[in-house]
Amino acid sequence: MPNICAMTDENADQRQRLFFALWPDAEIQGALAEHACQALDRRRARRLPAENLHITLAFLGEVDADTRACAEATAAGLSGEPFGLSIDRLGYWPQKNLLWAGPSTTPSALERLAADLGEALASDCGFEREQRAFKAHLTLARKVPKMPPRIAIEPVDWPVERFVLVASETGPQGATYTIVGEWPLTGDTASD
Ligand code: 2AM
Repeated sequence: MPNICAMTDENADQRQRLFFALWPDAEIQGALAEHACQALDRRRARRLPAENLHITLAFLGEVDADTRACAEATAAGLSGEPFGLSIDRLGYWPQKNLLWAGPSTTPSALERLAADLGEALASDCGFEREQRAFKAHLTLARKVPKMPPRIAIEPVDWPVERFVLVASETGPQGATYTIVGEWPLTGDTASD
């Protein structure tokens, strides 16, 4: 008789919490973390470490190895264009007590990338379609009790030339993110 407990553990080991994201370099992350620091001043809040700052394109949740392989094949089949992002504003979502940074204008190449990725993940791999409109943002801090008064920022320019797949592990110190795949945005299709 198969050992069901062992099988379950083995399968559980292969499951990962994954999401697709845009990942800025350390300099951009540092500049944005500094903006968060200044905006929050000494207010109580849970600021994210600079190295965790990113824009989520598509959240996959806990997936097994086959589903991850499908998501990776889907990513490889996309033909996204590179684009420039100007992160020029902070915002506050009172329902989530969340302080974020983002672009005032979302480039159409970014809208398209997020939409194409979501659509392909749904049709090829069976993921649910995201019902909410895509809102490009980097979460800077959580548990922010109210809108900080100083949210004007010096724009941070970010040339985006790739998107990544990230594994998230939650420990006592918060989330640890590891980039486990990356795809260039070159404007070429897989068959070019
Ligand atoms: P947030 O920063 O707006 O909370 C890793 O957790 C990333 O995935 C974060 O950027 C987070 O967005 C996003 N995320 C977490 N849970 C999610 C969910 N259920 N649906 C969509 N995005 C989610």
